[in-house]
Amino acid sequence: MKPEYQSRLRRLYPSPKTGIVHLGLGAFFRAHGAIYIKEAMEQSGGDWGVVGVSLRSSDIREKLVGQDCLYNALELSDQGIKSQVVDVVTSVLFAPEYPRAVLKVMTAETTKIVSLTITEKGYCRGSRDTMLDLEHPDIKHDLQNLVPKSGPGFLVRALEMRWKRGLRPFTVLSLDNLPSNGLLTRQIVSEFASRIDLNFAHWLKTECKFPCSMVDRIVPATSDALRNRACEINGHYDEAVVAHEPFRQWVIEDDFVDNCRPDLGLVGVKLVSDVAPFEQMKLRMLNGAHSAIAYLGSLAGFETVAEAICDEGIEVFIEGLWREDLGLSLDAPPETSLESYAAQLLERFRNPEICHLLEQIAMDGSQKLPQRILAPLFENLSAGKPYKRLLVVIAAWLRYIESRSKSGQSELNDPYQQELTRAAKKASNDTALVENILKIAPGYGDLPTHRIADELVVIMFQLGNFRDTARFEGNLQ
Ligand code: CS2
Repeated sequence: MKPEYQSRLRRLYPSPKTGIVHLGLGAFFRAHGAIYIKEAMEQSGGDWGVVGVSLRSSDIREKLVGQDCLYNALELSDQGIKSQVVDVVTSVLFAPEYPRAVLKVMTAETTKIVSLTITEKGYCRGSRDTMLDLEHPDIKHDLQNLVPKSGPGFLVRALEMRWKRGLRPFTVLSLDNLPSNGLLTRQIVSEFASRIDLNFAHWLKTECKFPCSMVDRIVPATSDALRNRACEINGHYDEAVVAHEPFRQWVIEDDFVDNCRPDLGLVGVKLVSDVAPFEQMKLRMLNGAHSAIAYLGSLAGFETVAEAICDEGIEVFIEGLWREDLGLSLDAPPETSLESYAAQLLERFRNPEICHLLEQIAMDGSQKLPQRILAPLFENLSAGKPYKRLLVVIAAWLRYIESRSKSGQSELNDPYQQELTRAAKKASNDTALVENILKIAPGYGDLPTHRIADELVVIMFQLGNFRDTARFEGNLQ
């Protein structure tokens, strides 16, 4: 942004006082939560400015600080483009550089909420016995040091400081695509706290709140092409611009420390006592279908969701997933028809203005597939409900790993990258591939993966190299 334009804008949009610290200031939060918070403050005031913290890269700090933390959000659809300035971010900290500054703002009395979009892998979940991955290098570090590196480490150390100073805790609001995200965060934080001090762990248990939430809006990663397009529309260059679809949804369990929160109900956020049915529907129907499209679409040579869903074979397959394998694994939330939800998803996926790269969705498969695909698969298997298409998605993921493991291909983007590519390289046939990869079972807990191994091998054989997507449905009969 040009400096004169920027300072004129900040006069128009004076910085609000901070009430929220957000860990993981990526495009998703800037295009979703930040906009709801802005609207809530416009309607009913409150000191809900956001200090953004990035844990892994200094990129967004550089971009936002250079433009006074203001950025544009572009709504893209075939109805045209709408642009708005978002002004709720008050400053951005890069945690590895100034971890003490992050702790300072998290322990300020005025900070009432710490929200998180740190992605599935940011929670450092362990597999079987423990919720916390005690072997994770950042967790090992954070258990020994007062100045942390990981998301869970920052939460625990900041809460510990508040406890020692006799302050009230903040509400921990997870906004990641994980089942019962609040409960899971509570378990991870409690496990960590109990390794530090049992009195502190008890205080956390009784005083701190971890509401569950479901968040939804399709937000493609910002590319140079998008920045240039935004520049044509707004007449100035914005390094931190985000694009999003018109649709948005936010459902939150209304359980905040001392009931302190922005008035989100005024701007369309659903405040409920049980988020589970909303969250399960979204995680399976939207995110499950997304992962299916990402792997099948990549193997068939497509680059974006909109391109892949226009392929007849993929569309028919996804509609089958919604109608049977995923749809029948769910109880719809009150007053919701899964059929209309699926029809709306199809429209959203087809949005030609949103360039949502399959690559973006395909990353971190080991962290995403357990809740999106494996959980409904094993539930359906036990209940005698359809599950074959879910096996196809796992088979496509295995082929995707296999293709990424071959030299010359771009690397697999996954926290288990080394283990997965090693397993794929070692396999001399599909039986070995299935066995090697399912054995790694990162974060799959006690899922009986051996029960699906034989069927997976057959499906991998039947589906060949996945290019002929039109054959999927036929082969499933
Ligand atoms: C996507 C999600 O990247 C992914 O894994 O499935 O980011 C998805 O776009 C959002 O959850 C939509 O709300």
